[in-house]
Amino acid sequence: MTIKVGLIGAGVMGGDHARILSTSVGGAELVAVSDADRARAEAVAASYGGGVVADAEAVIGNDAVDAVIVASPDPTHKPLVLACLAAGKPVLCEKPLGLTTDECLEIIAAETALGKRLVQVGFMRRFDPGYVAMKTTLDSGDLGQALMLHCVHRNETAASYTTSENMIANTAVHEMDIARWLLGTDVARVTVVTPRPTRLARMQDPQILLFHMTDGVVVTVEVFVNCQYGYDVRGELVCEKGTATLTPPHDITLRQARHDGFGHPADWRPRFAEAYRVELQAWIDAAAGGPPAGASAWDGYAATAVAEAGLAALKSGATTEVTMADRPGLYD
Ligand code: ISE
Repeated sequence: MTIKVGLIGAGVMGGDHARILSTSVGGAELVAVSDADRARAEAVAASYGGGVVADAEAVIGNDAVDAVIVASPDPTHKPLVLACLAAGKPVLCEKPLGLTTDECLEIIAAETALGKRLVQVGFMRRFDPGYVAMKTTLDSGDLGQALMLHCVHRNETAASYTTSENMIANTAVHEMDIARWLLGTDVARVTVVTPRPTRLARMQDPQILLFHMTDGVVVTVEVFVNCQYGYDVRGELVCEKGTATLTPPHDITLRQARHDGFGHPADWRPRFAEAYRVELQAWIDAAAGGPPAGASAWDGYAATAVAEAGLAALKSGATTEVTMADRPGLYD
């Protein structure tokens, strides 16, 4: 069985999804591409297949399309995911699911009314071999209980439109999801600490976020989106009887010109290449009738709820409670 995929948004992530889908995922075919910039859609379609269609509606309403990837700008996510649900089509939506918790709750209401899970949110780290190994180790009980999780999330340089707020809602949102997934609990409170900002950007960069999980585990997240030297994501889980630390994938260690080490990619795509591939395969398998995979709409909502608390904490300087609605049974 081949799942025919429509792509909305042919930018950095949309283009990468198209490439992975057509080269490394089984049981899928790219059949339609749309982008506000038609030339971009044409370039992606020419490289990876599919016809260019006028707009997002022409992807979702297309009879030849079985399932949809939403990789367009963040403000378009909610209406497009709702349109996919109305059409009864599985959708992989890039993070964040919605700009606000209200937007996410609208999606949850629509999906709950349908009574089946069609939404997967693109929190790809859940499929990263490093995080998966960390979770398997924690769940085995060998290290005892988790006490702390230390995270570092650095980008070489941020896009020109990035703000101090985006650093929480668009970058640290990955740790908001991975902490919940890894530790199996929710975030109860968020604090944001603001070090001296770099002079190389006009925003509060870096920031340190503290998550107090509902069971007392504390998560530290350093977010630094103009670190200059490359993309760098780290994580160390500290437990009662030992620690588990992510090792970034790299093929070689290079000794040259009095240096000994390995390179850092310019952005997240090489670092999480395997995670994106497995994420897409799991989504295609679910669309073909397998069990739902990855982050649900509820997880997308939960991450946005933590981000909202983080934004309030950044503004006020105070530790801020995360408030969440009751979870519908569909997401148990
Ligand atoms: C981007 O959207 C991502 O998802 C990356 O993983 C993150 O590092 C980056 O800051 C975001 O803008």
